[in-house]
Amino acid sequence: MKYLMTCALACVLIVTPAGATERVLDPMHTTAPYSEWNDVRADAHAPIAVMGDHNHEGGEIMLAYRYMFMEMDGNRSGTSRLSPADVIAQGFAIAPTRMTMDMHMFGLMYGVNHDLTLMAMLPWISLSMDHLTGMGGSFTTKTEGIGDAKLSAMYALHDRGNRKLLANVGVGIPTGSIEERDTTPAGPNQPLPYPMQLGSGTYDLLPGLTFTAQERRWSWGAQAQMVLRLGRNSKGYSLGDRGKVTAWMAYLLADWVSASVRLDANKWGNIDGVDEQLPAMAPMMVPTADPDRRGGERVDALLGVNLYGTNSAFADHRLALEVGVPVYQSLDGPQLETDFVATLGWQYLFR
Ligand SMILES: [Cu+2]
Repeated sequence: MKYLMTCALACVLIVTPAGATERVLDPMHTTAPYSEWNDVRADAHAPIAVMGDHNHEGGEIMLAYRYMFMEMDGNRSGTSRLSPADVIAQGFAIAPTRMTMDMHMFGLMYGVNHDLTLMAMLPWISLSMDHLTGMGGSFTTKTEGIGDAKLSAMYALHDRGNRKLLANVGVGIPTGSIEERDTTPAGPNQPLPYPMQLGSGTYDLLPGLTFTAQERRWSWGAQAQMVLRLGRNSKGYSLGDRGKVTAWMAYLLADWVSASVRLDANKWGNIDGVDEQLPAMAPMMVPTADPDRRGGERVDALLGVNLYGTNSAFADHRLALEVGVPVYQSLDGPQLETDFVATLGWQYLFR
């Protein structure tokens, strides 16, 4: 008995210090579950193209600037690619061949209190579309100006430990023009079709839900959002509603840098009504003027890098880049397909 007790005591003495030593040698407590939320690490914000992913503490103000680029090259119908000749062969006089969008998005966030954050965003958009005609000619149309403003609120439904669930409620305000014109083969100052307009012309409801979680070296999150058009605009139509689901994971390489992967699934409807500015023949001339050739769905795969200023010179500055390509795309075509998307952003927090 005495021998057994001595042995047990010896075992305890051997095992316990071993465990204790391990803890002392492991100041990060990597064996303990991670249960905090840390705002001052690179991946505390989602990949930069995701909006409304985070909230702020009361009194905090954040300024944001994003440059967003999108390139669309070539047409598709369903999941099949179409050459310009294929589009012309369907009876159209004109085939769009390439479109680029450059967007400068300015954002302001304000933390009302621990549970409620408000956000305002205003984009400046520049669009360019190249076309080929059935007669063998080519032309380009361009528009630029401010797009639709967004006002939204993030309310924390759950914000404890290393998990957050935010309700997003927003309104899209029709500050963008829907009367853009440019020179086409029909003459100067012609009304441009739907994808070359800068705004929706409608007030839009923007409901959403965002979940984010942090682990010691990893973080991840998911967001579902909708754009619901409220009524028709002054030109007699409304753009299709949109639905979006995205999910991401980020790895914290160091407190100041994280790398992310993200999938972004989008579905958008066709246009209701007809733009009264366009000639009645327009949908037969060019597919971009047909309200029933605007819908589609697309899944993008994106890679991102977030940088966070940890030294005094760059404290509270964030710089981030995300680039992506579609991995699935089905369009009510002929419609220009998306080939590349990129977002470069800067954020600064006033505490
Ligand atoms: Cu913010």
